[in-house]
Amino acid sequence: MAFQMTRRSFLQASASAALTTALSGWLASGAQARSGFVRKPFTAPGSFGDTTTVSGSFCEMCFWRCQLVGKLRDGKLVKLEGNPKSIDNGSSICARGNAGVKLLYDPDRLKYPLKNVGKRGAPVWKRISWDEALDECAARLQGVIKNNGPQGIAVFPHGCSATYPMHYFEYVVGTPNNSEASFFQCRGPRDMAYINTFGVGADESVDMPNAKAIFLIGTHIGENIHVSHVKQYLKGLENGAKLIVVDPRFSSSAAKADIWVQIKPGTDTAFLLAIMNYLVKKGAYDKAYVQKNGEGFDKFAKAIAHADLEWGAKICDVPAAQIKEVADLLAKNAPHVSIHPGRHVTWYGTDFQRERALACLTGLLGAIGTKGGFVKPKGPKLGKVAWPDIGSEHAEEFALHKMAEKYKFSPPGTPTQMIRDTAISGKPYPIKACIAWGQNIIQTIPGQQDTVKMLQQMDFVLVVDVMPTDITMYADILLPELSYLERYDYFVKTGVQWDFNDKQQQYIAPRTPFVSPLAADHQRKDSVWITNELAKRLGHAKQIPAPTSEAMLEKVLAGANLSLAQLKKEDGIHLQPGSDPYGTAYPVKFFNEDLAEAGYPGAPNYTPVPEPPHGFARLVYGRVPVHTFNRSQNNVWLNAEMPENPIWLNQETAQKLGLKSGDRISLVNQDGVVSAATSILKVTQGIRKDTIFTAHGYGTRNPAMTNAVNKGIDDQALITKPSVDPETGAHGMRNSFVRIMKDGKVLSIPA
Ligand SMILES: Nc1nc2c(c(=O)[nH]1)N[C@H]1C(S)=C(S)[C@@H](COP(=O)(O)OP(=O)(O)OC[C@H]3O[C@@H](n4cnc5c(=O)[nH]c(N)nc54)[C@H](O)[C@@H]3O)O[C@H]1N2
Ligand SMILES: Nc1nc2c(c(=O)[nH]1)N[C@H]1C(S)=C(S)[C@@H](COP(=O)(O)OP(=O)(O)OC[C@H]3O[C@@H](n4cnc5c(=O)[nH]c(N)nc54)[C@H](O)[C@@H]3O)O[C@H]1N2
Ligand code: SF4
Ligand SMILES: [Mo]
Repeated sequence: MAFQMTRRSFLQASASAALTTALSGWLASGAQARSGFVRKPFTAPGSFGDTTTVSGSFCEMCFWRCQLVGKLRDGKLVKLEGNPKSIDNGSSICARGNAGVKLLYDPDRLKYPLKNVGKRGAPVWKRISWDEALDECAARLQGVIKNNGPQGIAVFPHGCSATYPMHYFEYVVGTPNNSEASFFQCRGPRDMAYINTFGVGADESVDMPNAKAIFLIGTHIGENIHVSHVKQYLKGLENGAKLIVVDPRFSSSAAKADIWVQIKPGTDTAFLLAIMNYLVKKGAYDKAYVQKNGEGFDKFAKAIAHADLEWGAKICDVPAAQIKEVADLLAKNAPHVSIHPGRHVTWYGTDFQRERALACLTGLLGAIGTKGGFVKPKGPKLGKVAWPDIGSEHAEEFALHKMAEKYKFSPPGTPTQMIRDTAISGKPYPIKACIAWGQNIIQTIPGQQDTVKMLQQMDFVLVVDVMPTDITMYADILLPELSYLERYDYFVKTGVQWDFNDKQQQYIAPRTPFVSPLAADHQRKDSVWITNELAKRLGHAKQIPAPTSEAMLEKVLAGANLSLAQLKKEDGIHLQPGSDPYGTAYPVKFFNEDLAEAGYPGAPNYTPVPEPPHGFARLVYGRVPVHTFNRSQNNVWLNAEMPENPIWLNQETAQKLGLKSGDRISLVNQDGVVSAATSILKVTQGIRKDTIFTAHGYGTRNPAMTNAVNKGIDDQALITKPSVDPETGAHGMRNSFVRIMKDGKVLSIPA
């Protein structure tokens, strides 16, 4: 169970976190006001005077995992706050973190194991027992393994609780076909590009608090909210950092920028090449760093020599003088510049190259291991609880990208597009079972019709989730997991002090339940229990590494000489000394011979992306502060904040079309796909004429999400033309184009 905090320890920790409470106000209001979303104030549930404070958990409303305390009254959770002892988020959490209370008590949550006695996509649910459910899952998975081999199973995991089943299916059962959204629809190309430039992954390893200039390409911090990262960014701005934002839209970051580059979408790599070529030609780069740590610099300089300012200006549709201004500002402040690697980078199917360019620019400026630069502090070490490796050799042999000799710089797992194509075509082998565990593949993966096709041809579909999101409608068996507030997780959140000017510290924070599983239902289980029960039925009882999630957590903590008992004494967060993060110089492969040998460009390279057809605008998307994709849409607090996703349209375009803010519209794409629901128009000067923007994650079609169903437009339904990044196999999602539909009439976007 969660750890009860003494009043004294709570107050002591709160005092030291005074600074961070200011941030929560900014997060709650400023970010949204700037991006144009009007918010109503929260109605807080009563007073918190007579509550007990518990610690020992972290948030799962998004994947950043801020450390929490909970306020309990009569065993009921009434409020969540940041753990004041945290050296990461401190006492701040965002609106979504706050609303975790309403996920816990959402009456629409999955409660019992369910069997679909209707059709996939149009389910009719029958309540069954756990034994029945698990027996059926095991029998049907066994059937697929017998007929098709373990490679006949595809796994789509995401989040803390999905790692354990994912490893089971790969290492023990032996399927290579797992595709994590965090790689193939999120940050895969970023991490692979940095690994193939610096030898280490990118993460978000920029020291923004100490930067003299911060450079954001599309990264819309303030709408994209990860609390400690927002704090780093704000601290940098407070300390006087110049801010350069490259975005076709007036984002909340653009609103704070010294230079806002309203770039033509899809041309960022050309922009970066023009900057780098200018710096090289002018000799305004860190020659000492490049000489000492650079590889293939001459080849690189030659390869980008064509990219002069005018060339870039023409492609990117921005003034040449602005590219020069950005380059000069970066050079002037080097090496104390944060070239942000981005996070969601799967944009156009040309993304590995853009990320390579970002890494090379960082190297050119010598902004590695320096104050304000690319810095990777060391985190603490934990123990491991692993499944034995008895199946991964089989998995290796059946890895699709290796069989096809394609995507040689792919992140771990198998590219989603290959799994889907293989499942639909049956070639080179059949894929007949699908497991979606914490991933809503209907709304997460572009090319929705193909995802449905893939699911329809399966012999068996298993979904494990907490809410009835769209993917659950396609399950044959649907299993309810305990929410993050009711369970132990073996995944332990670790990290370091967010501001390197402060004392260097590392932290270790486990997840323990804040409340008991809700008594009325008592039918939900955690992922360790579910996976172990499946493993027993599939003949792997002997391989189970730990009987319960609590036991696993103890083993993981033991690796750091810790225990739950010890963590209880430490209010849920163990702190230990860290080391000076500065001074590590990474090599920079300006020209990468391995890439060249594999047939890819050895130096960062710009490839044009498809243009909008006549009468269409490009559809782009992003985050809003109060939602996480689709997972938060049914949450009563968050739904009340922003029930629909405004569709951003350029003011001049709107005038020509006779449209105004608040108009109710649909979108129709280049393949004639019409959005299933409507949303409201937001007319603004803050977006280019060739671009339409909206927030991702809206428009769920599952009637079991009673607050969210059919509210807003699902961007994914309109992204019918996914592209695939040639180096990594990750998806590109911004090559689909739309027109507006009002009162049944389709309106062409003027050129
Ligand atoms: N068009 C478009 N596509 C995108 C993006 C975009 O911006 N636009 N963003 C991409 C990015 S960056 C990412 S990271 C992915 C995110 O993709 P997903 O992770 O698929 O997105 P979520 O909406 O968070 O859905 C996750 C699922 O996990 C369930 N869930 C939540 N908590 C738990 C839990 O504790 N246990 C279990 N078993 N299930 C749980 C939710 O109910 C939901 O069904 O989407 C990618 N796809
Ligand atoms: N509130 C909230 N915060 C979140 C999340 C959430 O769901 N909700 N999800 C988290 C996750 S998993 C991730 S990966 C991150 C993602 O956060 P980011 O990495 O910041 O997201 P992106 O989707 O890459 O960026 C969207 C921005 O890119 C701009 N853009 C579109 N096309 C282009 C282009 O061609 N060039 C340029 N330069 N800009 C372009 C859009 O206008 C928008 O402002 O956010 C995280 N934070
Ligand atoms: S950023 Fe918000 S939603 Fe994400 S983990 Fe932190 S509090 Fe939770
Ligand atoms: Mo992501």
